Amino acid sequence: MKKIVCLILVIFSTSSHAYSPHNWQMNLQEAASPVMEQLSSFHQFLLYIIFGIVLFVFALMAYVCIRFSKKNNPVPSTTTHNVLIEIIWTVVPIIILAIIVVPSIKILYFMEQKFDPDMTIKVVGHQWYWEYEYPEHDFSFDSYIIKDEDLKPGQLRLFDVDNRVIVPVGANVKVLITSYDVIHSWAVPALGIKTDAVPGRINETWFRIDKPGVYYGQCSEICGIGHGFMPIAVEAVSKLDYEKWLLKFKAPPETEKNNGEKKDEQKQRAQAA
Ligand SMILES: [Cu+2]
Repeated sequence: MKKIVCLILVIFSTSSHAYSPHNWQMNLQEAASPVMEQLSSFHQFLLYIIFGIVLFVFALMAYVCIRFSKKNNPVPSTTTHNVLIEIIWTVVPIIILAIIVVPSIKILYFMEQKFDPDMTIKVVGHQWYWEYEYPEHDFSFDSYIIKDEDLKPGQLRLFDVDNRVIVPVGANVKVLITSYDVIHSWAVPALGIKTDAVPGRINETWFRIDKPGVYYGQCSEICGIGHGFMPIAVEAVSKLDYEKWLLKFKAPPETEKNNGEKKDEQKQRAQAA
């Protein structure tokens, strides 16, 4: 029995994992980046506070309903002011907000931190697909949704794309986000990213993925009829696999021509959509 459990653990710990929403999901997606880890624990911390407030208000309401009912309290008090209580119900919420604001601002700064990135990806939103540019390697490609009729077993409906964004595990990735036409939003929940893609403007964010896997997201700014059909798939692979993948784009001229044809075909598909 022990052996079987160990085997299962080994299989699951080494196989790559898909980070996507699932049926009956109750909480946030499992955190896969340092930012999301902090966001998740902050979310958890806020839940405790909210739970405490709900319990307190509920108990207070129950007490008032019973203690001051017509039966228990036939002659109501005519009190209109109580300075002590008024001070308490003003000061206590201020203290709670002050407790919340400290970690909140800390995370905001952490999300915005400037550091030496290992690599940069430029994301350009289009109606209705994403274009990814790897400026250090001087290539770009488009990423389209896989239509329902073309889905292969194991692929996720409305999530899988023809060309995923590939990044090496453990690399600090700077992401520059902009748009070609209208406002889109590049959002990947497991990475704690939701950044608007605004035409004429470049927004910046970053992530680091420590576990290999596929991380799914969707455009999160209503951008037109195809808004729900421009998903995001980020795949974290080993450094070696990443280098291999890069080689695809350093292909001989003949293949580049094919890539060009493919791009034209994708553009036509976009126009038809
Ligand atoms: Cu969009």
